[in-house]
Amino acid sequence: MDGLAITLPRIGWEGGNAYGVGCLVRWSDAEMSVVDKPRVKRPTKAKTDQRAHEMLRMMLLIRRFEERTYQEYTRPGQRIGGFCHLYSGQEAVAVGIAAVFAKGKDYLITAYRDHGHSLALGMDPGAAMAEMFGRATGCSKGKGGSMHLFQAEVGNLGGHGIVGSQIPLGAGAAFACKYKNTGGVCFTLFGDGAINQGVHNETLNLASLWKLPVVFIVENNGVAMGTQVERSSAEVELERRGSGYHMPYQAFDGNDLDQVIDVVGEAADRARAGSGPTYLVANTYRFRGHSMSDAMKYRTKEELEQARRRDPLVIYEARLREAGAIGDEQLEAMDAEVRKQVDAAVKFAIDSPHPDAQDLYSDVYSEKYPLEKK
Ligand SMILES: Cc1ncc(C[n+]2csc(CCOP(=O)(O)OP(=O)(O)O)c2C)c(N)n1
Repeated sequence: MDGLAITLPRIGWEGGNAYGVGCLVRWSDAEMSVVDKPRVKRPTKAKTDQRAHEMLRMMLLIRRFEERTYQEYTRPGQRIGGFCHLYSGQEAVAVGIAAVFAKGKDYLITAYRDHGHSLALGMDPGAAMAEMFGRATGCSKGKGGSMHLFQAEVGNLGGHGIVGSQIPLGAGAAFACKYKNTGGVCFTLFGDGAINQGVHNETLNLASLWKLPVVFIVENNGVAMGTQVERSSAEVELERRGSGYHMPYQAFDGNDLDQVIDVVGEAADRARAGSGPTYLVANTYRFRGHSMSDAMKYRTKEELEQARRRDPLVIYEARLREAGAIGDEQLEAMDAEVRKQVDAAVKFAIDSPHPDAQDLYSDVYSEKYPLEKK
């Protein structure tokens, strides 16, 4: 057994009842078909090994953060309330976008499955966990919860609960970038379930007509709640939606970090150059249910097992190993460090105060209208 087979379960393993509590699924090289094996033997898009490690580490942080969120949500005396949607399996999309994101200039906006994007853009895991625990130290002062992680100062326009609602908001942010000539781009993300909303049509049309600096990214994890794409969209090659609006379009492997960096980076360059929007479809998979109460009866064991062989962390780890850029020791140290960071985030959340009752009505409405004169 080579090092790859030894470390895959450690990195790819998910505790919790989606796969049976505590079950450790083991893969071996033999179980990976030729198709499943990472075929491209080339250095990663990261300029240095250190950068590659940082990106793998971030994907791992998101994975461990989500595992812990699951545990905290489901444990007796549940400390996380409200809706909660986990991002496990889709990590390469958020981390790849973050790799081409210009902080302080660009914007990112997404739906309620927002933990991964926020961490990838640099949110302190403590502030993210505290938000889910409803604590005053949370990134939205404990009043938003899991679906509303938000960090305006880095351009993270947060998570939105109404399916499709963030699409026009993203175009609005892109409009502001163009109007103010900032050179910024808005990465506007949504699920395959959002593309049949009317607002998707209106936004794509205006964004293309006005050549807005926006990169539309469908995170196609194959299902909207329990409804598969082929049961909700007449055209299953979702990227073709872009063609109706006269913009370049492309589907790509959203589980391959290097591909995300390549494809999204190119679209961002195009937007920055004033050439307008691009419509991208990141094909990916979510390992967990839609939200915490989903028994995933719409999936077979075989489908899940196949998907786990395309785990973005496993793919990237294997690529780094093949390039000789990482080894067992470094991986073990990385995992231990990440686990500690997640433990500290939970401790921070537990030790933090709840918001004051007198803050109940603050931050509900804008205190000052943006165009108001002094
Ligand atoms: C306008 C609206 N309709 C329905 C819902 C209920 N709802 C919440 S999530 C969801 C599925 C969306 O799936 P998708 O866009 O594919 O995102 P994913 O959950 O897969 O990330 C639905 C129908 C909602 N929140 N808003």
